[in-house]
Parts: sequence; structure tokens; C-alpha cells
Amino acid sequence: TTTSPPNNNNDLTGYDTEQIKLMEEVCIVLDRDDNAIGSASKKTCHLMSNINAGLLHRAFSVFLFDPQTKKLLLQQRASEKITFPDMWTNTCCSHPLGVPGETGGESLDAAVAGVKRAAQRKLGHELGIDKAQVPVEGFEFLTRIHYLAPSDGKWGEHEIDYILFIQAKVDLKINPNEVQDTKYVSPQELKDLLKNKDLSFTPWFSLICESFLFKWWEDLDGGLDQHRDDKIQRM
Ligand code: DMA
Ligand code: MN
Repeated sequence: TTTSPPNNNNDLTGYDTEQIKLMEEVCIVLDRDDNAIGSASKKTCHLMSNINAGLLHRAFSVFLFDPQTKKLLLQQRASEKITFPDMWTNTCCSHPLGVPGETGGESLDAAVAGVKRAAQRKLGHELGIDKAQVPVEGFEFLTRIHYLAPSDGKWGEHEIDYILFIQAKVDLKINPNEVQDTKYVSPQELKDLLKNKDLSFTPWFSLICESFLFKWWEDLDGGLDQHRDDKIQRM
């Protein structure tokens, strides 16, 4: 459902009403070293006018692999998404919110714990995955990526993105307001897809594919510890 066509003001007229509502979520505002320094709405955090003034927030990216085939689950974002609609990307991305259990605390461990809970929540919301199939202990945190990416001039991303891997057998019941398609891919199948000029990929997923994903994937079973660090990779 839409209201009326998008306009060029900083309001949300014309976008999908469910997605407009989600712009009221409270994101965690950060300094460049990932210290939480406040909070702001999802809308405020994703306006390029604010991003260009330095506003930065916390996010996560889940990469979910089938435990038998070791294939990665991709999703194609719904047309209703306000940022990066219709693009293919990793399994699930979103933000830990300023709510109990997700805000983190002083330490990296506390932030990681908050992000894992948020990841479990959003795998349910976007893909209909039952919590029991993605227990918080099943996620492996790898590293953090700091990046900035405009979406369409008005909206964009500027995040410190926590990378989470999980191997889990899951039943999908996709939420069509969030996701229009899904696909499991092998490394070679993903390399072929990335070359397909008819498809588009989110900027963060493209960055992660170019830099780290394939070497992490090779070490999925038992070798991920060597890739875990407390760095913030600036991309
Ligand atoms: C935001 O993802 C997080 C990253 C890492 C880009 P998103 O736009 O899918 O968030 P949401 O699902 O909350 O709209
Ligand atoms: Mn974001």
C-alpha cells in the first residue's frame, strides 16, 4: 500500500505504509570508534543530509549457510523498501535498536550480544525463521565494517556493520513487504551471479564480496576464529 508518489522533500509521502512505520524505530548513534553516543530514528539516520553531516549508526549483516550444502542464503529486497529496493543481498541486514537486550553496553562483547538478539528478531520478521532454528549461541561474530553508501540521493547508509555468520537449517516463510525472493548459492554460483549485468546488489554486500566473503566462506567449518577481530574495517 502506498499513499501518493514520492516527493523530493525530507518526508516519507508516497512510500509503503509499513516501511514508513518502521522508520520510527530507534537506532543506536555512534562515534567513529563504535561508542554509543545517543539514539535517533531510523528515518533520521538514513537521510543523506544527516549522513553527510557525519551521523553514523550501528547495524548488522547476517550470512546464513545451509549446514549440509554450505550454500549461502541470499535475499532480494522488496520493492517496498525505502533504501536499496529490489537489490540482491546477504541473508538479512538491519539495526540493533535502542531497546532492552539490543542496546549493548560498554564492551564489544555487550554490543555483539545485542546485535545477535537483533539478528534473531529480524530473521523472524523478514524471512519467518523460527527463533529456535537460529539460537543466539549459533551466531559467530567476525568483524565490523564501517562504510557509507548513498541509495538514491535522499536516502543512504552510514554504518558500523557487525558481521555475523550462522549455519542453520531453516524453514522460510518470507515477508513480502521485506523480501521478494531468496536463493541458496555456492561460491561459484555467487561469483557468476555477481557478473550478471541484469541483477543489482547492495553496496555493502558488494564490498564484502570483493574483500572478505570468499575467504571467510572457505573457513566456515572450524576456521572462523582466525578471522575474528576487534578491528573496525574502514571501507
Ligand atoms: C540495514 O539493512 C543494515 C545494513 C547492514 C545495510 P536494512 O535496510 O535491510 O534494514 P531494515 O531491514 O531494518 O530496513
Ligand atoms: Mn542503516
